[in-house]
Amino acid sequence: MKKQIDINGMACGHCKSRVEGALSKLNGVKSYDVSVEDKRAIVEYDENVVSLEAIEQAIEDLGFDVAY
Ligand SMILES: [Cu+2]
Repeated sequence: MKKQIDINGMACGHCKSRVEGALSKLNGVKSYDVSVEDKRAIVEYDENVVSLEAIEQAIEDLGFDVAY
């Protein structure tokens, strides 16, 4: 499954690295492309292992705002 997650609050490469770090730690996430300019992450994941909600929560736990 591949989904775009819209994220508010990312301002620089450091923010991008933090989001990438959180995604890299999640079991079931296969690949991701985070763009500060486009304010989004495109995440490919195995929905049998991890839910979209869990991925969104991990991003929100960093202090960013996920737009639903
Ligand atoms: Cu930043």
